[in-house]
Amino acid sequence: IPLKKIIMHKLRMRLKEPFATSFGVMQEKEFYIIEVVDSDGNKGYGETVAFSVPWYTEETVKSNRDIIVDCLIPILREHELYHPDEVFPLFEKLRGNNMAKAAVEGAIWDLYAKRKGISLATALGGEKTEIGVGISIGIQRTVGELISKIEQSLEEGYKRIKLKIKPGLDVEILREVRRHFPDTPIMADANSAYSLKDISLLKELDDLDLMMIEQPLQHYDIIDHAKLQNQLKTPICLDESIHSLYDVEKAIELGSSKVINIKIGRVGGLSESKRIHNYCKKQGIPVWCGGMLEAGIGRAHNIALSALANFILPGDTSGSSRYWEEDIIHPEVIAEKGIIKVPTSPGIGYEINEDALRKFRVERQEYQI
Ligand code: OSB
Ligand code: MG
Repeated sequence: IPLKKIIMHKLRMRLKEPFATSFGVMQEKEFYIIEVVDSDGNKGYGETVAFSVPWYTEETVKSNRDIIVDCLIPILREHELYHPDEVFPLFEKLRGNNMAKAAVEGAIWDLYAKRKGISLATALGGEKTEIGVGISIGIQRTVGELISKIEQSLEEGYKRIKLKIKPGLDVEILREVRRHFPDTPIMADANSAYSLKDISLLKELDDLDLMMIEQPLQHYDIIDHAKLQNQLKTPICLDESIHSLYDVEKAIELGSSKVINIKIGRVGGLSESKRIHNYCKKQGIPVWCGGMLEAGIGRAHNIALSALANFILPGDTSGSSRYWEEDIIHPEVIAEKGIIKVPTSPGIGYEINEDALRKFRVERQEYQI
């Protein structure tokens, strides 16, 4: 893969509405689009997924930029690449910073697939032609608003509803929701807001027939989650605690998690995501693809990954219009009746919308390889 240059486009976009979780409220989204260009003029794209504030993981938009420019681009200058699977071991010498690594590796995967004339999904070994998707709904001001958001999402066809919870806004609300929607696949995501001291409350959640409870406990924990899982019939799904295949192996061994949420950025890229997928498949653990409020490029990568066979459960990759008035790709991602068609054209299968890119861009820098 004859890399020639990398262009970093910094974008600033605004979500249609604020998204509230147990850790905070987000509406402005800043991120980088990483464009890799080869000596034949082919282009591959990746998207950084860290937030401006380090409240989901310790990475930020600025740390992503610094690591890419100061550390990752120099590594690429020193090594010739023949396959994108070679990127992860090169970057592995640096600790952490998985979202920075994933954005660059993702752009190289897209470029590789385009050079081969195959879709990114095919390059990854994905066989599905369409993926089922759900929606993640942030904490709402009132139960009434929440109920109407759920109704609207079900009308749009989303296959499962994920609700954000936090202490004080949990059991009673979920009970009310369950009364309104007795048969809907519902799950709850706590983003690490609880501890084992809350065991009696967490046991009350266990009676609500939830598909799973996502990351109830501390953001690096796999020990207490195992203790909790032992006392619950509802499956626990780890999100924040999973940064690598190593973490997944330990979590499954301990019994901390019966389902795994794979986020490409959190685990350091598509190659590691694929390995986690393969390991979970062998272990009989279903996986699904998590989301980071991505714009179109990040969404396209999630869709390609979700084409792998063991992405059995609907993920969080909703259509572009879920968050954006206007996305930076065309066509935009469409989720019809909760189904997204996996693109078959080369690479990620979506074009950059150059007008939108320019409109949202606040900075552009080029680096020669
Ligand atoms: O925990 O999955 C999460 C959004 C921001 C940070 C963390 C999470 C989320 C979501 C939304 O749940 C996923 C999406 O729709 O992109
Ligand atoms: Mg989560």
